[in-house]
Amino acid sequence: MNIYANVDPINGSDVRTWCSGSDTVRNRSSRAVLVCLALLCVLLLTVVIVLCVHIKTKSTNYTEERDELLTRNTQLTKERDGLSSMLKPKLVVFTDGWIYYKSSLYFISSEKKNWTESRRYCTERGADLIIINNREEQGFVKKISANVIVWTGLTDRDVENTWKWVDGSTPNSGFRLWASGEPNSGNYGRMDEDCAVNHEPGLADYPCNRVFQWICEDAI
Ligand SMILES: *[C@@H]1O[C@H](CO)[C@@H](O)[C@H](O)[C@H]1NC(C)=O
Ligand SMILES: [Ca+2]
Repeated sequence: MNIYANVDPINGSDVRTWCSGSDTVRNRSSRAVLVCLALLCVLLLTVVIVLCVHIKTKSTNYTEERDELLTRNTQLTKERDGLSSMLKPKLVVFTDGWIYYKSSLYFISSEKKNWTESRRYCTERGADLIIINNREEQGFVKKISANVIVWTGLTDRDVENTWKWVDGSTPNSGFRLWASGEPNSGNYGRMDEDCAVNHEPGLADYPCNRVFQWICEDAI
């Protein structure tokens, strides 16, 4: 009886040992999982923090860079405005006879040629006969031509009485371009007058084969 009684508890304790052993294994593996999860959390948190710091630094850099560029831009704008206000009202006369004024280069000839040849002189130099766009330019022409008669880029050679500048545009009606009584081509039995000169009172049409000085303009 005692033997059996002893055996049973032993068997029972064996079973218990086996069971508790299994518990220990299960506890250990779930602890490992917990530790792993905790480590993962820490790792993720670290990654998030590192990224946050990185992005913050980057955006701070960009903000600084942008502010620097804006400051530089303001400086350059000021410099440019200063320079252009220094240059704008000025007239620059180059040694080859070309004159810079208000975004155009002008050349007044000393030779005299007919309209076609005058125009050819200009186009061969990347310019064309002058186009008088406004009153101010008209005043400038008056000054540089000293009221001598000069060919301009205005003609009605294509369609009689349809006056066009050499760039195909029609004259600006906002100021008085022609001298009084002009253009008068064909009046009083005169010969055809298809090309316009500028002289003291304003523009006048003349026969294109007449020879005059001329003004080239290169709008730059
Ligand atoms: C202009 O002058 C050139 C050279 O003298 C001449 O060959 C040409 O026929 C003239 N053109 C006109 C329209 O008079
Ligand atoms: Ca012009």
